[in-house]
Amino acid sequence: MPSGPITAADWTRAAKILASAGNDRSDQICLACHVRPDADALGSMLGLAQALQTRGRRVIASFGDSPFEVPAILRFLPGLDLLRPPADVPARPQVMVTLDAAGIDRLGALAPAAADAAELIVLDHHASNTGFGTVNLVDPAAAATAVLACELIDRLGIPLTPDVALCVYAGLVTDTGSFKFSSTTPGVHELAARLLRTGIDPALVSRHLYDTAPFGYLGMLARALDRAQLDAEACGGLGLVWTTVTRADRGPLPMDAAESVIDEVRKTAEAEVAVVLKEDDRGDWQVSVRSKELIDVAKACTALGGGGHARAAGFSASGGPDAAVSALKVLLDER
Ligand SMILES: [Mn+2]
Repeated sequence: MPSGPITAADWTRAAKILASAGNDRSDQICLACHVRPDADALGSMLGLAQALQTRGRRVIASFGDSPFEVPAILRFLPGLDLLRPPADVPARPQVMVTLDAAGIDRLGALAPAAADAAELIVLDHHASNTGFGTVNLVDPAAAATAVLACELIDRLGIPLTPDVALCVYAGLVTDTGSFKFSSTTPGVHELAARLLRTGIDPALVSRHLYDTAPFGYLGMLARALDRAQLDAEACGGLGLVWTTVTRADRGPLPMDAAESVIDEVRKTAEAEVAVVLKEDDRGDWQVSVRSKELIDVAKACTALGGGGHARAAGFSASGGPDAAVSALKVLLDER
């Protein structure tokens, strides 16, 4: 577990490793973010990848999903050409950097490569990070992994191009809830200002991330919201609201179309905790959990095999949604 802020010595070590790596094909720098990447994971990774590339470094970026597919809403990010499927990542990388992954298991198919990497730089902001790197750049106080990726780029002395800035900005916007969460510090706005000064368009980022959905999304949302249930007694009387998004609700839409349903459900005034259970294409349930200000949902989600942050966490469940919600309620009552 990370025991405090990142030391100057850790930053220096990471910068030194990266400064001398990636000079030819045999020692390309391997970047990996967590499976089912969000904009912080993928944006941090593509931002760092492109920054290293401007310095002539050989870089390969990947994540351990199969099938290997970039979520539709993230396909506007620059640098997608640097992505390779996990099978293309060397089994024993000389240098590997992981981004936004709290534990090695979050790397999916790339976990073995990370375990066997000669140097493993872990860049992350989850308090639950297990410290699985040879260098751990983990700061739970950072609003996003993108903040740490940008600091690393700065320490490498690489100037921010608009493409790099756009990737970092996408991560910043996502993990601060569009600058709405309490992680939105003055430093976050200062970084945002610096990124915007490169000339990037903030409207483009929010349009792609939040304000665009296929027509079928409206029906899916309607069905999911229509069956929401409020349990005012749950969480020691603080209340829990939950609903499901089934495969039938989604129809032909991909899983990531259901990502934002939680943002509607969590508005419920009578509930401190909001839960959305999304049925994936295999019939398993991906459970998103949010809290407002009093309950640490990361603890309960970690106990159920998942993880995340105090106010936003999740886990996977193979039983039905009722069993998953019951298990969660028991843990949240115990807090
Ligand atoms: Mn993050």
